[in-house]
Amino acid sequence: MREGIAEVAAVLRQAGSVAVCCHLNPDGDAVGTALALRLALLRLGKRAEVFCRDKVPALVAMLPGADSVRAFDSLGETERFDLLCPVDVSDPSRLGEGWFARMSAVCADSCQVDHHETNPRYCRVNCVDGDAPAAGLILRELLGALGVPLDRALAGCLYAAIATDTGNFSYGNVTGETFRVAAELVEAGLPLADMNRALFVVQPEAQVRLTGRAIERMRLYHGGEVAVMTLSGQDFADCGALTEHADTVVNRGLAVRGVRMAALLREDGGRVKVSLRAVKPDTVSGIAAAFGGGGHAQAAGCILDLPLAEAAERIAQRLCAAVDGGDA
Ligand SMILES: [Mn+2]
Repeated sequence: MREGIAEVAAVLRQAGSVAVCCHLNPDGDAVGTALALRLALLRLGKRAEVFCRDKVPALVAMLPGADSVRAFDSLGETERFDLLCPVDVSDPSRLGEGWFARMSAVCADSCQVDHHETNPRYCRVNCVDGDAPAAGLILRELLGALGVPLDRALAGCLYAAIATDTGNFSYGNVTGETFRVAAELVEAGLPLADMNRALFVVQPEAQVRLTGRAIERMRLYHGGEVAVMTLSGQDFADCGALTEHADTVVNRGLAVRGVRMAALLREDGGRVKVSLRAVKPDTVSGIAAAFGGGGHAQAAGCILDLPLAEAAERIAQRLCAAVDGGDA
C-alpha cells in the first residue's frame, strides 16, 4: 500500500463532512478524482462538497456530480467542515490566492491526495506519491482502504482522471498498476468507447481552431529540436476560445519529428502562461522552477510577467540552452 493511504483513509472515515478541493483551471484528473472521492464519501453517509475556484471544463462536464462542484466564494458564512481534502493540488497556492487559508479556517483538520513530487506536504495528513501517473490512481487505492466498491459512476470519474493524466495511457509514467486499475474500471461497467470519444476525440470548434492558430505560429529553434508556440489574447478572441481550450495544444509541438522540447505561451489576464513539455530523457521541470513554476519532469509550467514576444524569446533561449546542456 502507498505511504499515507491508511492515514488518509482513517481521517476520512472519522470525518462527518469533507470539503474536497480542486486546483484552479481544473483538469480531468483533478475533477475526476474529486468527484470520485465525493461519491465514495456520499456512499459512506458523509456530507461531501467539491470546491474549485474555476468552472469544471466541458471535457469532464459529463461526469456524475460535475454540476455539484461549487465555487469557493459560494461558501456560507457559518459553513464548517470536519476535514479539508485537496486532491491533485501540488501546492496550496494552486487552490487560488488565499483560498487554502480561508478553507483551512473553516475545516477542523486536513488531508490530501496528490501525485506531484514537488508537493511540500502542506496538510496534516499527506498521501503524496510522485511516481503515480494520476491522482486518480491513488484514489482508487484509497477507495479500497475505505471499503467502497467500484461501480459505473466511480469508474467513469476514475477513468477520466487516469486516462487524461496519462495521455490516454501513452506516457512513460504508465505502469502495470495503471492498466490493472483500468481493467477493474472496465469490469465495473465503464462505458469505454463513449468515454474515450468524449475525452480524446470531440472538441469544441473554438478549440480545434485555436490549435490551428498555435500550429501556424509555431517556431522551431536549435535545428528543429525546440518548438515554441504562442497564442495572444487576440487569437483567443478570434477563435472564440477560452483558456481551457489551450490545455493540450502544447503537445502539438512534440508532434514535429525531431522536436525534443516544446513550449506554448498564452496571454492570460495580462500575464503569460507557459506550458512546457519534453520527450524523455529530456526534462523541463527545472526550467519551469527557474521561472518560479513547477510540475513534472516532462510536463511543467510557469507564469511570466512579460510581453508575449519577449516571454517567448526568454523561453526559447532557455529551452535551447537546456537541449545543449541539460535542464535549468
Ligand atoms: Mn494530476
